[in-house]
Amino acid sequence: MKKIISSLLFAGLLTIAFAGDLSGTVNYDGKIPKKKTLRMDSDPVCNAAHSEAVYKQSFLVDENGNLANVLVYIKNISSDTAPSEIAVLDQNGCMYNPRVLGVQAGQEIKILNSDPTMHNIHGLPKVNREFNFGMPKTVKEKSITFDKVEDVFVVKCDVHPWMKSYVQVFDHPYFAVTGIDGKFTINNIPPGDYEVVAWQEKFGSKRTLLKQVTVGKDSQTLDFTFSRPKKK
Ligand SMILES: [Cu+2]
Repeated sequence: MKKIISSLLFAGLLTIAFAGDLSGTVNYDGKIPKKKTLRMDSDPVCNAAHSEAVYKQSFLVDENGNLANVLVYIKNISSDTAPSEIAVLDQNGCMYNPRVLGVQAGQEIKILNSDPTMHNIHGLPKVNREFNFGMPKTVKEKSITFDKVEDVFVVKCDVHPWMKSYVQVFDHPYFAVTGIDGKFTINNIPPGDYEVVAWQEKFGSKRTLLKQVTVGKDSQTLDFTFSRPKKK
């Protein structure tokens, strides 16, 4: 028995020692669209939360073509690794933060209402159970979890139609969302050959990008480029 445990420990250490990181940039190849102002006139509280113009969040690209809020994840992997933290989905300034959220099955998600107004949070998963509840300004925090692995689905606010967030549930921790600079990093990946997917909400599930990569003990780089579909 002792022998088994020590060899398991050894195997575990080996995995950690040889885990690799995967990082890269996601960009957009094409004419960069003009930013569109987001109008929140239906709720004065939302308007008052912003001193500067707010732009639509569905396609956030900077002047160098770096694309934010792209969900990058390994497809052909599963893992018993427990979630390392509680995920947070904040309703702040009548916007969801983050816009795109990856979580693990069973991971606690804290839903915050940082606004002095009423939100209604309405998740539309198909595999997990749909949920729909109000969060008046006095309710600052609620918790939810998703038990099952599920492809990306929308979470929206029925009070403020511009509020949308996208959630995907994984059976592993090997996913990341690009920052405003288009960069992502996925840490501590066990060595192996993987398929890596990049998903962006405007391009949708039919136009995800997929690449192969071999991860070893060293860090790997993998970049993705989204482009407009060619006109027929
Ligand atoms: Cu709302």
